[in-house]
Amino acid sequence: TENTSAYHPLTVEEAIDVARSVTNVFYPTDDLICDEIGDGNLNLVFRVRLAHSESASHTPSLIVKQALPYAKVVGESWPLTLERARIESDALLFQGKLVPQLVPHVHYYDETMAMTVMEDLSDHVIMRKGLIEGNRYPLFADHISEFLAHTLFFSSDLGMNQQEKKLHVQRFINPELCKITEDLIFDDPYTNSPNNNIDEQLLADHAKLCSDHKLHLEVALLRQKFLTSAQALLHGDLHTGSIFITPQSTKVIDPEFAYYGPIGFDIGAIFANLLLNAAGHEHWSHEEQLREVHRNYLLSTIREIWNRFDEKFRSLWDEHGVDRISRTKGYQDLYMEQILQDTIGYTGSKMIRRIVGLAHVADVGSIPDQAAKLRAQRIALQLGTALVKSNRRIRSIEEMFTICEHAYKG
Ligand code: SR1
Ligand code: MG
Repeated sequence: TENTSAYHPLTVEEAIDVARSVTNVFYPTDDLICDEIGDGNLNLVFRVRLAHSESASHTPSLIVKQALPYAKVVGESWPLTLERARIESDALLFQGKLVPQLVPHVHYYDETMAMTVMEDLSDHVIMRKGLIEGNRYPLFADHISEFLAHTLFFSSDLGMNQQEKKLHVQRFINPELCKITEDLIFDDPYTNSPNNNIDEQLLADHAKLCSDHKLHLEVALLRQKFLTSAQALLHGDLHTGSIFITPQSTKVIDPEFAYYGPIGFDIGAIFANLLLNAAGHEHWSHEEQLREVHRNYLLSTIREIWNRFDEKFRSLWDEHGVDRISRTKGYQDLYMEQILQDTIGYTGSKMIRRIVGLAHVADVGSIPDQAAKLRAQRIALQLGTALVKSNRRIRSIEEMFTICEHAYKG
């Protein structure tokens, strides 16, 4: 049970007081202003900065992030644990020890108010927005593969003392947030759930999803793994809205869905969101040549992420592996192949949920032209379905690109 007696949603004035209490950021006499800038599905996010500053992005500033006791995207009818704020700040601290350059710095966490005070990243943009605008991030594959390899390897039984890891599993037990994923990704999209959010023009496509037995079988297996495989500490919601970026820097934010799960779930989240952006770009860019260039950029980013992740994870294993038996010849190859297959399966299921499930993505959802939007939605559904169905047959990342090419070129 959690102590909510003193908990209340912060006002902007209170957020300013909280920020002022952090040492070495503001002078006591500074005149501060605060905006609530949260555009996610669940929390309040306050940005506190100097009132008089020449540049909004080059000023001392802080973020105060507070969990609400319900899902903001739905309203008070969907209660949600405040404990997720503790999970988020613990996960940020864990990741911050391994890859400090890739996560925001946490100043402090307040349990009663379910809030975390952290570094402001307003000089970065949310990656989803940057990609919709057609921007490129040449260092992203290197950065995100570093994040994935280090956080996943060093939280797994391969890279962490295995007794300590069991305690970690306990500390990151996150049943309510996992239940959201179990329902929204691995159940609702395949039935007539009231949670779904389906455009009228897609009803027939959705009916096909609901009656596709082969698809359901693969989803059941992916869901089983999500429910039972405590392989590593996942970010748990690693879409492009959880990444702040510039061409030089990448920062992974928002790990409130963190829990011990299958490694491929995090990698699949990245791939799914890059592929959804590619589907949306079929329409955001008016010239075929531009569309193809952007799509090729996204596909080669996926290739580079996988290859670099594979290389980094294996070399961490060779250098820092804690488990004698895991050095058995052949085991590493099988382990990596399993991660690849899971990645492909989770990529597909995450694409499908963003088209017919509760929470959509702007890359496709905000395409203004209805016919264009429908085409992008269908590409995403077809590709998502093909990836889910093929996941257990895949042996190399290149096989994924053959499936992608078929979907985008129709
Ligand atoms: C009720 S929360 C809806 C979605 O938002 C989060 O970012 C997760 O992806 C979740 O599934
Ligand atoms: Mg989030």
